[in-house]
Amino acid sequence: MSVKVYKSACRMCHGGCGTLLHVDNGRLVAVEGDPDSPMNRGRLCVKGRATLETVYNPARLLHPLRRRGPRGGGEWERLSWDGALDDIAERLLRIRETDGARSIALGTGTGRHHFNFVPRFANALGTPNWCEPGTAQCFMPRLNASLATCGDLPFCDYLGPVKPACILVWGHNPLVSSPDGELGFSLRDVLARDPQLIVVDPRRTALARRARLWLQLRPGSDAALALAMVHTIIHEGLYDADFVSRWTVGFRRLAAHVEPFTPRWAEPLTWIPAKRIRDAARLFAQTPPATLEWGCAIEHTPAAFQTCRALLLLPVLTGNLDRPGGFVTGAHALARFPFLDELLPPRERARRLGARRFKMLAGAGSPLPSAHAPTLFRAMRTGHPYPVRAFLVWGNNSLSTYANSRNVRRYLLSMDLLVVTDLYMTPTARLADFVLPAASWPEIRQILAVPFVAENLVLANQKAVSVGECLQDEEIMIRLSRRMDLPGNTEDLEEVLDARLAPLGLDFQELARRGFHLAKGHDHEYRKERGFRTPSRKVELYSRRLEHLGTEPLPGYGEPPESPFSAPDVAARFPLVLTSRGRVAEYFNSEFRQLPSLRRRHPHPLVELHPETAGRHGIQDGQWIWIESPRGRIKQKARLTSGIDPRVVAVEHGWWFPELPGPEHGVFESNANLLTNDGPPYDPAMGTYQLRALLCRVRPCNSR
Ligand SMILES: Nc1nc2c(c(=O)[nH]1)N[C@H]1C(S)=C(S)[C@@H](COP(=O)(O)OP(=O)(O)OC[C@H]3O[C@@H](n4cnc5c(=O)[nH]c(N)nc54)[C@H](O)[C@@H]3O)O[C@H]1N2
Ligand SMILES: Nc1nc2c(c(=O)[nH]1)N[C@H]1C(S)=C(S)[C@@H](COP(=O)(O)OP(=O)(O)OC[C@H]3O[C@@H](n4cnc5c(=O)[nH]c(N)nc54)[C@H](O)[C@@H]3O)O[C@H]1N2
Ligand code: SF4
Ligand SMILES: [Mo]
Repeated sequence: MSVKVYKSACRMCHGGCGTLLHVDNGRLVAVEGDPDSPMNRGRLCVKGRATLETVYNPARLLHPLRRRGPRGGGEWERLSWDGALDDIAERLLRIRETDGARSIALGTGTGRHHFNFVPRFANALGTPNWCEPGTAQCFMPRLNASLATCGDLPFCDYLGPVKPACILVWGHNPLVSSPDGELGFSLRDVLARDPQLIVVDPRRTALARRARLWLQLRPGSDAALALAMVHTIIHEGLYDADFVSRWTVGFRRLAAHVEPFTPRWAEPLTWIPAKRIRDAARLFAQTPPATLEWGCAIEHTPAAFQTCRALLLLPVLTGNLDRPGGFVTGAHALARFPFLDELLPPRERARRLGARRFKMLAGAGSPLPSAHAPTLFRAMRTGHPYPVRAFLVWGNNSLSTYANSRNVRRYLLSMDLLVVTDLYMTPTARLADFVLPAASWPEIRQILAVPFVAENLVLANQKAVSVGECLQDEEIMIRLSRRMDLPGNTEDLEEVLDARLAPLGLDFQELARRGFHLAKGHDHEYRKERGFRTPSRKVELYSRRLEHLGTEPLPGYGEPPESPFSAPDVAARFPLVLTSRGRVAEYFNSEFRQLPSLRRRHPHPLVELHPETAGRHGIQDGQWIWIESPRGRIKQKARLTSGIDPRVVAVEHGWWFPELPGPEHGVFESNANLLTNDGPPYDPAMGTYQLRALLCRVRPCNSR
C-alpha cells in the first residue's frame, strides 16, 4: 500500500505550523513541515519534529481506567468507554441532583484544541465554574486590556507588505516560545531585515544580545518602566498628535496622571538608568512603523491588568496602532464559536466563583469568563461559598502548573469525583477516580484559527491515525452530554466545525482537503470605516467602562507584594528576586519530559544565576542547588551566566520526572510552583496571583 499524506496543523505547542503527515498502512511514519503553509513554510521546531515520539510513546494511556483501592495507590481496572462514561455520567447526575450543577467544575490547559469545548460543555451542564491555569495569568489579561482599550487584540504585523522598523520585545521570548506556531519563524524572517530592537527582559536572551537597547529590568517592575516611557513620550512631544486628537479619549487626564511617573522615579524601581528609559522611549517613538511583542511575563503578578494597559499606551500614543507594519488588528473571518452561553442562567453566571470580585476575568468585563482558580480551589476544600465536589480535567497537569502545588494536591484530594483526561499518567492523573486516554494531534479533527495574522489563517487538523482506544477530548465531552441528556453539546463535532467555517464558504471536508485557508483581511485602516470597537469608537486611554466595572480607569503602578521594597522583612531572609526563566525550546509547560530526543537535549531543570551570587554561596556551574521561598524549596541545576542581575534567580517551570516512581513522579522535587503563591493579594481586575517577582534564597545541594 502506498503512503498517504494528510495536511494538518502541528499542535505540539499552541499550534499553527502547517504539516504533512505521512501514513503507511495505518501508521504515522513521518511528519514534515508543509512547504506551502504561509507561516512556517516547511519549517518545524524540535517539538514538532518529535511528534512521532509522543504518538507512539510506550507510556501513552490507551484505555479508560477506573481507580481501585485508595487514591493515588496506582491500582486501576480497565473499562470500556461505555462502562467508563456511564459510570461518570451517573455520578455527575447524582452530584448535580444534590448540590447543583455549579458543584461540578471543569479544568483545562493552555490553548488546547478542545479549549472552547470546555466552556461549551460547562454551559450545557449548567455550571459557571471552569478554569485554566492561564486565564488569569496568560493572554486573557492582554486580550481583555486590549478589548477595553481599543476594542480588539492587536498583534505584530510581520506578514503584511510593510515590515516593522522597530520591535519592542517585552517579557517575551518568541524565538523560543514561538506561541502560536508561526510567530517564531515569522519573527526570524523579519529580523533578517535588521529592524531596531528594544528588549525588556531581566535575562540576556538571544534577542537581548542583538538588541540596540536591552533594558534589564527588575522582575515585576514592568508598569513602572512603561509609565516612565509614556511620560517621556508625552513630555518630549514624541506622540502622534493627529492620531491622539482624532482617535483617542482621555489624553489630558492621562498626561496629568503620568506626571509623577518620571524616568527618575522609575530608575530605583526598575534598576534601569533614567537616561536609558528615555532613549528607549525616543527610539520606539521615532522609528515608525514600530510594534510591540509582549509576552506572558507581564501577566504573572497581581499588577497584570494595568501593566498590560500601560504597555498598550506605547504603540497607541505613537500612532502605531493599525498602522501597516505596526501593531495591527486582524480580520474576524470565522463565525463565533458556539459557546452555548444562552444555556447558563444569569443567576448561575453571577455565582461563578470570583465573578463578583474579578470582573475582567470572571464577570462582565471578559468575553469568555472563567472561574478564579484560587477561589474555586478554596470552595473545593471548604465548601464556601458553596460546595464544589467534582473536577473534570481535560489536558492540565494541575500539580505542576497552578501556583503552590502542595495546596493544589490538597484541593484535588478533597474531590468526591476527579476525572483526568490526558495522554499520559501524570502525577495529577494518579490522583483521579477515572483516567481517560486522550488522542494526540495527528489523531484529531479540528480547525485552528491563528488570530495573529491580518488575513486570518485557518488550518485543519485531520485524523490521520488512531492509537489504542484514545478519543479526542471534544468527542468525550459530546458523549457525556448525550448520556446526561444535556440541552446542548450533543451535535456531531463536524457540525460545529462546519458552522464556524460557514462565513468562508467552506466546510470541514473542503478545508481538510486544502489543509489551510487564508481569509482576506482588512487593510489595517479599520478606524477610517467605523472607528474602534469601544463605546466611544475611539481608543480609550481613560476608560469609563472600566470605571463602571470598578477598575482603575487609568493604568498605575503596583509594586509586587513580595519584593525588597514591599516586604523588607521577608527580603531579610530571602534576599534574591525570583522569576521564571522563560520557556525552553524542548518542552511545553509540563509536557514532553518522556520524549527521548527532547529529554536528551535538555535532561535537567536549569536555574540561572550570576557567577557573583553563585560564588557568595559556594555554588559551581552545573551543581544541583536548593532554591527556597517562604512557601517551599526545590532543586534545580545551576547555570551560571553574566546575563542576569546578581540580585535575580530564574528557575524553569513545569518539571516532573516521568521516570521516577509514582504517585508523585518527582513533582515535588524541582517544580517551580512549590515556590509560587496562590494566596492574596490578587490583581483587582483579573484575579492574577504571583508566579513571578517573588523572593527566594539559594544554597548548594549535595544529593542528586
Ligand atoms: N517551547 C515552548 N513554547 C511555549 C511554551 C513552553 O512551555 N515551551 N509555553 C506556551 C505558553 S503557555 C506561553 S504563555 C508562551 C509564553 O512565552 P513568553 O511570553 O515568551 O514567556 P516566557 O518564555 O515565560 O518569558 C519570556 C521572557 O520574560 C522574561 N521575564 C521573566 N520575568 C520577567 C519580568 O518580570 N518582566 C519582564 N519584562 N520579563 C520577564 C524571561 O526572562 C523570558 O525571557 O509560550 C508558549 N510557548
Ligand atoms: N511557575 C510558573 N508556572 C506557570 C507558568 C510559568 O511561567 N511559571 N506559566 C503559566 C502559564 S502562562 C500557563 S498557560 C500554564 C500552562 O499550564 P497547562 O496548559 O495546564 O500546562 P500543563 O500542566 O503542562 O498541561 C498539559 C497537560 O495536558 C496534556 N495534554 C496535551 N495535549 C492534550 C490533549 O490534546 N488532550 C488532553 N486531554 N491532554 C493533553 C499533557 O500531557 C499535560 O499533562 O502554566 C502556568 N504556570
Ligand atoms: S512552533 Fe509549535 S506548531 Fe510549530 S513546529 Fe514547533 S511545536 Fe509545532
Ligand atoms: Mo501561557
